[in-house]
Amino acid sequence: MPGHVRLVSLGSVSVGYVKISVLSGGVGGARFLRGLRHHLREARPDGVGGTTAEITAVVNTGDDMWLSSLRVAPDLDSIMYTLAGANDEVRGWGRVGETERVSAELTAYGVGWPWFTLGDLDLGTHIARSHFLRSGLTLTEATARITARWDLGVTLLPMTDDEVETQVITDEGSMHFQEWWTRHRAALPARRFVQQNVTTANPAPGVLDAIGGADIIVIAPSNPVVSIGTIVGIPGIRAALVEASAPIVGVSPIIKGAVVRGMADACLTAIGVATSAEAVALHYGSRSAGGLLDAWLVDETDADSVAALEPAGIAALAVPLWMRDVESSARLAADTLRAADPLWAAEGV
Ligand code: FO1
Repeated sequence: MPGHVRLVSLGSVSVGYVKISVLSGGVGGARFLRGLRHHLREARPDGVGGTTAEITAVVNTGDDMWLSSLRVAPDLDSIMYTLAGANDEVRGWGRVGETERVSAELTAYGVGWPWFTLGDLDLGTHIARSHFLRSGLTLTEATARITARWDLGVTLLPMTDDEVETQVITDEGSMHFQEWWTRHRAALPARRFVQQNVTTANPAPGVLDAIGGADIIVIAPSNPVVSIGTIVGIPGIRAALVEASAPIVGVSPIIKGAVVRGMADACLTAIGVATSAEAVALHYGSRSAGGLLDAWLVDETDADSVAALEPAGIAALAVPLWMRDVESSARLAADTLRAADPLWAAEGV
């Protein structure tokens, strides 16, 4: 594992802080980040040997779109609301205590998508973001302005400042990912996913540094195709990951052959990958074979895949993966850090 040399030096030399970078989509990534922040704030306030940790999330923006002339960024917003404690924990997206008065008016005027609800509080975010973008700020700058309102404890970086929206190609024609996902509930078989203009997109400022300068890199339990796949598809990001000195640990978004939330299974099927913790690990590939993973966390119910992944050069670990609350998410985060570097073995979490 290329990261070992650096991590040993990390162990022997007390460093100012340890940089942890997390590739993340929406809901699963948001819960993981909340657990990681909790673990580092609560269980390791002094980090390791006097170090503290700096968390950076590199976030998928392929789900983004212009709707009613507003820029909507679902994964950035899911993470922001969750870390701010303002998210609707039940619905899995949007704001807690949301109302939909403006949305009803927009529908009455035939503006926007009746199947895609923009809540009143959520509209505040989209109006603020659109204001900053129309004022000439980049998505990175707009995200910094918006997230500054809350003490998130995590830096959110869009994967790119370019618009690389995911289009879903189906037999009934192609459509924006959000229409496929929210109007059709991913029930139309997807033939392909295409990120528009991805070949000319650039990683957002800070993204390559967040990868190259990380001490630990985590692939969050997000949709491997349209979230993680989209991030890694931005020119330069995959190469930065493969060359990074940090170990890369992934967390399976699949438990016992089923998705934890959402419809990642429909996405995996579309690219010919089985819906299993083992198949997703092999899809990401082992670092030693030019892929992304040094280690892979599977749920205890998938412990049999640990031996199966050994020959592929992926060190798998079977731990509880369900993130039911902040404490269970924190334990998963502790297990993830331990898989990256025994130095970060959890104490009392
Ligand atoms: N998901 C739905 O199933 N129905 C909606 O009406 C809906 C609206 C919505 C508005 C803003 C936003 O940021 C997210 C929204 N989502 C909705 C969730 C969204 O489709 C997902 O969070 C991701 O894009 C999928 O990972």
